[in-house]
Amino acid sequence: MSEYGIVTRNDGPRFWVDVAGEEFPCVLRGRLKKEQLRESSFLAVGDRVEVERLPEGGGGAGSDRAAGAITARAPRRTELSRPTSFRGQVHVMAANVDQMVHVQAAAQPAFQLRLAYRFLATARRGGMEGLVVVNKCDLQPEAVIQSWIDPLVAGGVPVVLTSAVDGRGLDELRRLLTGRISVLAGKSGVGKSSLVNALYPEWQARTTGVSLWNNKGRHTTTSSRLYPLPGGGYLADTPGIRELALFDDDQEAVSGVFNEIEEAAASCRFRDCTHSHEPGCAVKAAVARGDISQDRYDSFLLLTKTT
Ligand SMILES: Nc1nc2c(ncn2[C@@H]2O[C@H](COP(=O)(O)OP(=O)(O)OP(=O)(O)O)[C@@H](O)[C@H]2O)c(=O)[nH]1
Ligand SMILES: [Mg+2]
Ligand SMILES: [Zn+2]
Repeated sequence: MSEYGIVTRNDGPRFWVDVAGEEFPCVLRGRLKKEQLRESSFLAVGDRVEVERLPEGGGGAGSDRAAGAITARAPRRTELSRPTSFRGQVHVMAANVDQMVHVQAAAQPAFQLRLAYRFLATARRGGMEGLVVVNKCDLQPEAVIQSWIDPLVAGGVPVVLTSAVDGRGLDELRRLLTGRISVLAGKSGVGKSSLVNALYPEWQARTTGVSLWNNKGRHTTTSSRLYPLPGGGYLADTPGIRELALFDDDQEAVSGVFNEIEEAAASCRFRDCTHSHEPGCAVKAAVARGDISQDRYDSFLLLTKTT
């Protein structure tokens, strides 16, 4: 009898699959094993798979014993990947991620709007939703934080203001994570580990010794893992995501994030208009009319500035 589940981690030849809340190790069925050999990221965490339970002790000897066999993989909705040095292949860090959660701090380190836009663009290019979390809101007056995030909110980006210290915003963030596959990313020190611990205190209790998400020195880890959320959905821990989101190409990053500006730009007199000083600029005209908000326009200029 076939069952359906989601791959949560990989060690060696085995893939752990979560079937209705139960995680167990599986091996690949013959044909899929060949696929995996041909393409190293044929299976990744987040993949939806069909599994068949193996009879007790049927998967092999000793500690490598598998409890199931993966017989099929569903097409992916999204792929979070990075290039590898091997034959130009890409490494899929996680499949079917619904949203990328960009964490920044209100202070220590300072908030950077530009970084948020770059991150959102990375998410959008990968077909994922983008969510911005401003943590450490206990360190800054909320009116100040609000003024920083106004352009994001005006652009329809969901933003949550949190503090792992005083607990604000945690219920809202938990709600936005529930039922979906999310990946958290942001600079070191913004409070990602603290947030996860505050959001899901039950995880700390369960993992004795190794503290989940206490990811100092995690750079050496290469494998991703999905953590099932108490209310459904998963949080993905994907080493390498930081680099992917933070060192992205600038110019390309703009595309897709400023849809209303791109639309207006189609009517600019010059095809290579930068919308900063040129005559006949339809974008500036739209800003003057109030069709495009001044905040969004300022953000756009900030992000496209070449110097
Ligand atoms: N005031 C305040 N401090 C916080 C908050 N969240 C985290 N911190 C502190 O910020 C520091 C960094 O927090 P971490 O959770 O380790 O940050 P991280 O993003 O996981 O950092 P890396 O693991 O290095 O990527 C710690 O000293 C935390 O105690 C918050 O909401 N308010
Ligand atoms: Mg951490
Ligand atoms: Zn223009």
